[in-house]
Parts: sequence; structure tokens; C-alpha cells
Amino acid sequence: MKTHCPYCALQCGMTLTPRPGGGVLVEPRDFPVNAGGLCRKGWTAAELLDAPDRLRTPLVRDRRDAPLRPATWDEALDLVAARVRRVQEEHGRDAVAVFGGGGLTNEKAYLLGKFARVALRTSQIDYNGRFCMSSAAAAGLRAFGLDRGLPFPVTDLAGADAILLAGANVAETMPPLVRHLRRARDRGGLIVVDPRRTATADLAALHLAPRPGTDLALALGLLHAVVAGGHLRRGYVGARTEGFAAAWRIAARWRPQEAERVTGVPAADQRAAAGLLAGAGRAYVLTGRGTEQHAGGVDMVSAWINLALALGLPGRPGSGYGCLTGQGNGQGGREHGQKADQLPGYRRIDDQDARRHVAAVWGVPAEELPGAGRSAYELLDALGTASGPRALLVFGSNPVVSAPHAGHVADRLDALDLLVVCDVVPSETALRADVVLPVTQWAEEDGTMTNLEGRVLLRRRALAAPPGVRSDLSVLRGLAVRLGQDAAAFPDDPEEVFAELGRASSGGPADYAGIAHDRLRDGEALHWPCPGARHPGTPRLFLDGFARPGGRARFAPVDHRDVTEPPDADYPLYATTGRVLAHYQSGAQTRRVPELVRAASGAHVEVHPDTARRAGLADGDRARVVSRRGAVEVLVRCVPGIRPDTVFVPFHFPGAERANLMSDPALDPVSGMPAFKSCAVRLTPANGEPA
Ligand SMILES: Nc1nc2c(c(=O)[nH]1)N[C@H]1C(S)=C(S)[C@@H](COP(=O)(O)OP(=O)(O)OC[C@H]3O[C@@H](n4cnc5c(=O)[nH]c(N)nc54)[C@H](O)[C@@H]3O)O[C@H]1N2
Ligand SMILES: Nc1nc2c(c(=O)[nH]1)N[C@H]1C(S)=C(S)[C@@H](COP(=O)(O)OP(=O)(O)OC[C@H]3O[C@@H](n4cnc5c(=O)[nH]c(N)nc54)[C@H](O)[C@@H]3O)O[C@H]1N2
Ligand code: SF4
Ligand SMILES: [Mo]
Repeated sequence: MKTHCPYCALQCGMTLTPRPGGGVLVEPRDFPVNAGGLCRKGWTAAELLDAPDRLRTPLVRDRRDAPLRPATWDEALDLVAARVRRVQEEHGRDAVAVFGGGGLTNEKAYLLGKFARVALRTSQIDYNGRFCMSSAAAAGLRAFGLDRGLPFPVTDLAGADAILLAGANVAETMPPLVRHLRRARDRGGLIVVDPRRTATADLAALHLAPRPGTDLALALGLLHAVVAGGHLRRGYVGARTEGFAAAWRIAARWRPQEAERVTGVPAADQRAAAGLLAGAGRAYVLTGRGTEQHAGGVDMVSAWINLALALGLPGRPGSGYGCLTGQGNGQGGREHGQKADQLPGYRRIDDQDARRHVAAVWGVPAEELPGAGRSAYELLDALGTASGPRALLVFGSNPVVSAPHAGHVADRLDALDLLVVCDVVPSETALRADVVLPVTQWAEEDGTMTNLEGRVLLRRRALAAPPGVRSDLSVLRGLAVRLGQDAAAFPDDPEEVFAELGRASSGGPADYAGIAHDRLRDGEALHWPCPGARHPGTPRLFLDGFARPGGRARFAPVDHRDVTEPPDADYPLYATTGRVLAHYQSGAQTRRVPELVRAASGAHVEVHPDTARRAGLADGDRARVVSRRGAVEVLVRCVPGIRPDTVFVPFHFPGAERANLMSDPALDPVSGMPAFKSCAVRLTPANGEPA
């Protein structure tokens, strides 16, 4: 069976073949994104299907302090419905909240949003994509009027002479994508912006290593260098953009020497980077989480977009700006209504026309649709408080490990009257739940995913699910019916749900109306928008104009601000967090694959040897990384390629190794993105300080 990987946004093509003696063989196939390649996580993905502790029956807890025990589906769903009703009767509709995930298929994300607004009638729904894509999405909307991570096929990158990667470590996070960077790399045009010398930076002709959280100043320095070097594309800026003068008034003050003072990146390197981009026939500026996951992340992305606009890249064939979406359905997951302020088709929930359209598809009065709710961290932070939700339903996320200030988030979850978690494995969040519902996963069900280039793909059911598990769609249907909804309004057939999604998205910015499972089964490559059954889809956006008034892109007048938590005498180092090749996200899935555990069995802190020595630490020691919120205990890994003022901890591990015990929940005011990529810490030997 031809299908796609369960993990990241590349959605690499693979084939699954059941083995005669049991188990499944995974092989890469020729799909443009991965062209026959897979990363280690993809190769071993089938092991997840029969993980020894795979959830196979619903579990319930009779009291908060009682252990989870097996239950029938009817018992578990009846219990959830009864307690949801009671909470809503006592505390109002918004006392029940929903938390979704960017790994859910489009069908699930759509039905989850509908379930929240129609069956629960709560405004309190958001999802983990808030922690992932939201800053780039907001900046993209502001600049181009539309947010599609890559507004061009990934394979277009292969034609570029120069590419700047800001805060993306694709050699570890999207290995098969590296092949599309080859030409730029061979021509000496690959530029990587990262405080660490990553495996990706090793491929680059130029590695710029800014202090964490100073990308905006760096992008201003580069913009200054482009203009001062006479490389501003005046014709393009005049014809296709607006707002340059206001943006330049700020950038004019940021000569590269000034940007060097703030970022630590030598002015000569800034000029070299500007020269490489300006001198390339075809060039791209791409951003990843390193530049986006800051309390000022939206403005940081805007600054990189400004640079791309000054160079005339967006909307030009063979060039552009793009954000590298992360989760398997990180793109589709942010289009169809599991976001607090959104309705399907990438519509705004406060837009009256959008409400009327979607309410008509749903067969409910538009006035009954709730308004916008809290963003992800604000929602988690409010759980169990006097004004916050008292019940939470989680689908496809493991916030006990992945949310910022995770110790506090775990306390908030424990303060709930009811926590329900739908998952395939007993994640750290599921283990805290009152009710755990076991669901089918990727290879056991059909469903569509929208990959990082806006291409909608069909993941096919390749094998039977273990007895006792149900699909997320069936769970939503079961709950909706128990809450008084008509079963027909909550289909559990993915194809039927997708057809409804098409109608709900019709006419919206992310229009899927013309996409259908059978077109995808036939192998058509369909990028949204695709408004009609005979429409060929839109692989490249913006070639004729941007999705803003007059077709013009907009420069944002953004200026550098310091990080929310600069280092000081007590916490003298920057800590940043991110990923390693072998593990995926909270690790709930990959920590159950033996080969991946052998590759990386626990967390570590990457630190410069001089910094380690000053802290009395050597390679292989146990260290504590302590912030104002908490401490992480990890192994020391000395690497000369990281800035001496910065340490790095991967966030895939649970318990005392949780990077998010220390991370800063300061939020971007526009996107609600937490500052995962920068907080102030000190480093001590593990036994040097009481816990
Ligand atoms: N192996 C693996 N692959 C994955 C995932 C995974 O968990 N594991 N997750 C998927 C998902 S959901 C996502 S979102 C993507 C994320 O993919 P990436 O964005 O590539 O991943 P990160 O490791 O979070 O961050 C990238 C880099 O940002 C750097 N960085 C830290 N602070 C700063 C800063 O202030 N400025 C700049 N310029 N860089 C900084 C870090 O050192 C890190 O190397 O990966 C996807 N692919
Ligand atoms: N410190 C720090 N924290 C971070 C980040 C960082 O860079 N640094 N990155 C952030 C980013 S970019 C992201 S995307 C988040 C991700 O963090 P999480 O939201 O925790 O992501 P996952 O670990 O993918 O969680 C998915 C859960 O859903 C389950 N699951 C998988 N498929 C299905 C399904 O079809 N249905 C259901 N019901 N469950 C399913 C999995 O088993 C797993 O338990 O973490 C964020 N947290
Ligand atoms: S790069 Fe992403 S989609 Fe491809 S095999 Fe690895 S995890 Fe799967
Ligand atoms: Mo992500």
C-alpha cells in the first residue's frame, strides 16, 4: 500500500507491505518531496503500530486518586458525556475545552472544530500548532494576505543558487529535504542562521550564529547591507509592495556594525550574506522554529520577509519566502477550525460572512456559533481556575512534555474536574487523565494530510486496527450523539467528512472544495486552493499578485526588542531548545521505537567546552540547567560549535529531563507563541544544588 510517513510535514512517500510472519515492511517510494529517501524515524515507523504498550481498550479512573482501569467503550463514552454535561450545567458552555494537534488528519481537525462549536458550543478550543506555526502564519498573513507555509513546491528549491535558512536545522528535522538544497550548496550559496553549528550549518558556505532571540536585528543588518550595497529591487518594490519607506526608516539605523553589536554576527558576514542572496539568479529565504518561537516571533519573521521583499523574491518563479511547517498536518491543521479564532477554510471566526457560510453547512444558526477562545498556553494556564475551563478533551498532543512551563501545566491539568485524552499510546498526558480513549493510527485508517507545500495527500489504510480501538472520528461521533446531536452531522467515514470539509472551506482562503478522496487516490498532485472538481490546484501562489488589496505585499515596520528574559548575574546563560534526529516532538511515539531509543536514550545539554569548564562540568557529567521556573537534569555534551553564552536542550524527553520545566511561557502578543527558543539559565553540576 502506498502511503505517507506518520511524522513530519514532509510527509515522505512510503510503501507498507505486511510481512508474512507479522509486522510491516516500510520502504521509501518515489514521491517528489523525498525522492526515494526517508529519515531514520520513517524507516522505523511501523514499529509504532504494535508498540508493547499500545492502548487497546478505554481506561477510566473511578476517583482522582484511583488507578486507571479498563472499561468498555459504552461505559467510557457515557461517562465522558455525563460529566461534560454536568460541568456545562454547573459552569457554562466554556467550562469544557478542547485541545487538538497538527498531526491529526484534515478530517479529524475539521470534525474536532465542529464538535467543539456545535456539540459542546464552547469557544475554548485551540491546538499545539499554536506552539509551532503561529508566528510565521501571522507574519505571512500580514505580508501576503495568505498563509501557506511554502507557497511553492519543495522541489523548486532544487533550482536555487542561494538559500538562507533562518533557525531551521533541516539536516536533523527534515533530512530528505536536504537533497533539494544541493545546487545552492554546491554554488556556495547556502546560508544558515543558528546559534549552534548544527549538522545543517556544517553544509553551509556561511554560518551566522546570532545570540538567541536577536534574529530581528540580524535581518535588519542584512536589509541595511542589501540597500547600502545597491541591491534593492526598486522596480519590484515599487510595483508589487507597499510600506517600504516605513520599514526602511527603521533599517536605516541598523548598519551591520550596529547589528553586530546586538547579535554578535560579524558585519563582514552580514554583508557577505546580503551579497550572496542579491547576486543569485534564484534565491529563497526560509524560516524555521529557531527564529519563530520567541515572544517577538511574529516581528522576527516579518523582518526576514522584509529582507526577501527587498530582494524581490516572493511571488517570482524560482525564488521566494517560505516557512518550513513542522508537523505532519501542520498546514492543514491550521486551516480547518481547531484554532481558537478560526473556522474551516482558513476563515476568521469573527467574520460575519464566514460565520453565516459555515453555520449553513453545519445546519445551525450563525448566532449560536461561539466566538474566539483562548490561545493554547492561555487555555492551559486557565484550566481549573475560577474563570477557566474545568474539563479538557485532548486529541493528538502531549502537553505535559511539550507545553512551556510544563511543571505548571501539569498542575493545571491536575486541577481539572475532568481530563480526557485520546491517544494511541499512554503518553505522559494520558497517564494523568480520568478517561483514556484508544484510537487508530496512520496506517490503520484513511485520511488526508496537507504537507508543508500545501499539497493535499491521502494516507491510506494499509492494515487492520487492533481490536478494541476506534478512530478519532468515531469517538467524536459517539460523544456528539450522547450530547444530543444527530449522528448524521458527525460522520465517521473520512471520505464523507472530507466532502463536508470541502463545502465548509468553499470560498475561503484555503479552499478545498474541488479536492476529493478519489482524485487523490488517482494520484493527482493537488495544492490548495482548489475551488472546483476540474481545477488543477495551485502549486505556486502569488505569481500574479499577493492576496492583499491591490495585489501588493506589505513590508512591516518592525524593530528589534530584547528577549523577555535576558541573562543576568543569577542566570547568566541563554538556553534554547529544539530537536534531534532520532526523536519526534514529545517523544510519545519515538521513545517507543527501540532503534530510536538506542540512538538517543535521554536528554542532554549541548554546551561550549569553556562554559562547561567554568561550571565545573566535563563531557558526560550530569548537569542541572536551572531557570526561574524549574530545573532540568541532563547529560553534558561539550561541543565547540555552540556560542559560549548559549546552551541547547532537546525537548523530547519526560520527567526530570523535560526541557519545558525551564522554558519561558512569555507569549508573542499577536500569535500567542511561547518563547521556547530563549530563556535565562544557570548551569551547575547535578549534585551541586538541591532539587
Ligand atoms: N527529528 C525531528 N524532526 C522533526 C520534529 C521532531 O520533533 N524531530 N518535529 C517536526 C516539527 S513539529 C517541527 S516544528 C520542525 C522544526 O524544525 P526546526 O525548526 O528545524 O527545529 P528546531 O530544532 O526546533 O529549531 C531549529 C534550530 O533553531 C535554532 N535556534 C535556537 N534559537 C534560535 C534563534 O534565536 N535564532 C535562530 N536563527 N535559530 C535559533 C536551534 O539551535 C535549532 O538548531 O521539525 C519537524 N521535524
Ligand atoms: N521546549 C520546546 N517545546 C516545544 C517545542 C520546542 O521547540 N521546544 N516545539 C513545539 C512544537 S513546534 C510542537 S509542534 C509541539 C508538539 O508537541 P506535542 O503536541 O506534544 O506533539 P506530539 O508529541 O506529536 O504529540 C502527539 C500525541 O498525539 C498522539 N497521536 C498521534 N497520532 C494521533 C492521532 O491520530 N489521534 C490521536 N488522538 N492522537 C494521536 C501521539 O501518540 C502523541 O501522544 O511541541 C512544542 N514544544
Ligand atoms: S523526514 Fe519526516 S516525513 Fe520524512 S521520513 Fe523523516 S519523519 Fe517521516
Ligand atoms: Mo512543530
